[in-house]
Amino acid sequence: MNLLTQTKNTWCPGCTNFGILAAFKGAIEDLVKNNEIKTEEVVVGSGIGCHGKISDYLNLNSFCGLHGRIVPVLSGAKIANPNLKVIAFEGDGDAYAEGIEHLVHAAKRNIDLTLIVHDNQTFALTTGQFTPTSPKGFKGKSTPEGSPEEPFNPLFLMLSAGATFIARSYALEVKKTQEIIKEAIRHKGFSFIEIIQPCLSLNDTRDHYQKRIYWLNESRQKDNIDFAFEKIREWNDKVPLGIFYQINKKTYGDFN
Ligand SMILES: Cc1ncc(C[n+]2csc(CCOP(=O)(O)OP(=O)(O)O)c2C)c(N)n1
Ligand code: SF4
Repeated sequence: MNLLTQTKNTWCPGCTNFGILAAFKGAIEDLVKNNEIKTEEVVVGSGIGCHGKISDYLNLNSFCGLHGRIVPVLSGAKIANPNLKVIAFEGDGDAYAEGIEHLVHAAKRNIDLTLIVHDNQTFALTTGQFTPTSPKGFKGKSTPEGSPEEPFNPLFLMLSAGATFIARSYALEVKKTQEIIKEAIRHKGFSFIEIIQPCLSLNDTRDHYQKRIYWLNESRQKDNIDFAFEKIREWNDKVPLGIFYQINKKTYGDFN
């Protein structure tokens, strides 16, 4: 099984998207080896941006959609053929600016779809404008004097909207990211993974996060919504990673 295509990779040397690609490839290999999924039933799709090139690099059924619109496209694929495992990749601009409304409805209806967001806190492909998760004061092409806006917390929004699986990882923690992706794909319902993905060329946040990240205890019960809200709100001095919340609930189309 070779999950990588021959397509020339045009990410910058050392781009942390390579970590996400390796983690995802490892997750699919493990699940296939374990007979949990079949490669022919996997459909991946991505939006527009540096992250979006991942569809070109994966030797799986794939589709590159319009900016911010991959969630409704893959929702359609899932509704048409419920046997598919549908996995969407988006950037933070893609997911939280252009496509934010689609995330809210996908979470609300608990469609059986996995969404992986490469959050580098900037529109990277278009060379560094601010996005909804850029910190206040972020200096970029569209905010040379610093963004006056407070960032918003996507995990908080997803929990409020009804997502049944919510996790955060860090692109340079490849093995842990691989395990979280496996759990998200196994989960029946809408699974949301935010991956902190420092952009080495335009927004190198590695120092900031490496000092702050820590992992939640994975062996605890994950259905406590109060605990999830409390941990999701922790962000400035310490940045928790791992699975914050997971519950079983009927999925969209699961009417029996
Ligand atoms: C509707 C629409 N608006 C704007 C663009 C221009 N555009 C292409 S890529 C991009 C930025 C992508 O940023 P993000 O989603 O954060 O992904 P990254 O490049 O950081 O991985 C933008 C604004 C577009 N292609 N379509
Ligand atoms: S601009 Fe940033 S996100 Fe895009 S390929 Fe280069 S390092 Fe990666």
